[in-house]
Amino acid sequence: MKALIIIPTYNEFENLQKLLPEVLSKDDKISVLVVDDNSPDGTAAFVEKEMKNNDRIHLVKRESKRGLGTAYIAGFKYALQKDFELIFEMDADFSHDPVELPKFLLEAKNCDLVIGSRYITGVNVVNWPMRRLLLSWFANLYTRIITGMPIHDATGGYKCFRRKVLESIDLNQVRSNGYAFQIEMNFKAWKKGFRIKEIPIIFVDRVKGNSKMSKKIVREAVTMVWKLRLKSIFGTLK
Ligand SMILES: Nc1nc2c(ncn2[C@@H]2O[C@H](COP(=O)(O)OP(=O)(O)O)[C@@H](O)[C@H]2O)c(=O)[nH]1
Ligand SMILES: [Mg+2]
Repeated sequence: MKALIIIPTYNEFENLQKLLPEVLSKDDKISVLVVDDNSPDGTAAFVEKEMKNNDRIHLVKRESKRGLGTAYIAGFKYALQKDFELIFEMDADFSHDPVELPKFLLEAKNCDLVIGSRYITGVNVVNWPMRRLLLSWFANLYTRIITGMPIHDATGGYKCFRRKVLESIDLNQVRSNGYAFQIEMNFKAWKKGFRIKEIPIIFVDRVKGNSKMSKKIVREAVTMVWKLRLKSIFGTLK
C-alpha cells in the first residue's frame, strides 16, 4: 500500500535535512510531501534540490504562513489526487520519531485511523516544560468530556488516515487550524464510524528550531470542541 507522509514546515531546514532520508528509509512504499509556507530559511529550496534525484519526494509551496490546518488540507487534497492509500501527518521537528512508522503501517491494515498517542501508557512526553505538558493533558481531558470521543490523545499530530476517511470528510468544511484541527479531524472520523486505534509513542520536544504554538491556537481549541458537539447534535456536521 502506497503511503504519503505529509510534513508541514515553517523554518525547518535544519530538521528536514536529517528527517527526510530517515523517513524514506523506513519503507519503499513511503513517499514524503513537504507543505512549506515560504520559509525564510530556504526549506523549500532544499526540498527542490532533493526532489531532483528522488521521485518519492513531493513539495507543495504556499505563499505565506497560513497555519498547520490549512497546510494539511492542501496536503490531503494532493494525496487524494494521486493513488496513495495511507496518508500520514507528521511534524518536521523530530518530536515524531520515524522509527514508529512501520508500526503505523502494520496497524493501518486493520483500522482506518491510527493515532500516535502520548497518553495511553501514562505520560510519554520528554523535555516539555511542565506548563506545556499540563496544558496538553488538560486539553485532552476537556476534549474527551465535552465531545465524548474515546480518544486519549486527540491533539497529537502523528497519525495515519486511510484514504477513504479523507474522502468521506468535506475538506473544504474543515476550518480549524491549530490543535483544534487535530480534534476536528478525529471527531469527524469517529462520528462517521471509522475504526480508530491509538498506539503509544514517545513525544520528545524539538531540539532545533522554534515552536509555532500560540495563545490563539489554544483559544481556537476551547471553542471548537463545543462547535463540534453542537453541530453533531443538530446534524450539521460535514
Ligand atoms: N506549512 C506550515 N507548517 C507549520 C505552520 N505552523 C507550524 N508548522 C509546522 O507544523 C509542525 C508542528 O509545529 P510546532 O511548531 O513544532 O508545534 P508544537 O510541536 O506544537 O510546538 C512543524 O513541522 C512546523 O514546522 C504553518 O503555519 N505552516
Ligand atoms: Mg513541535
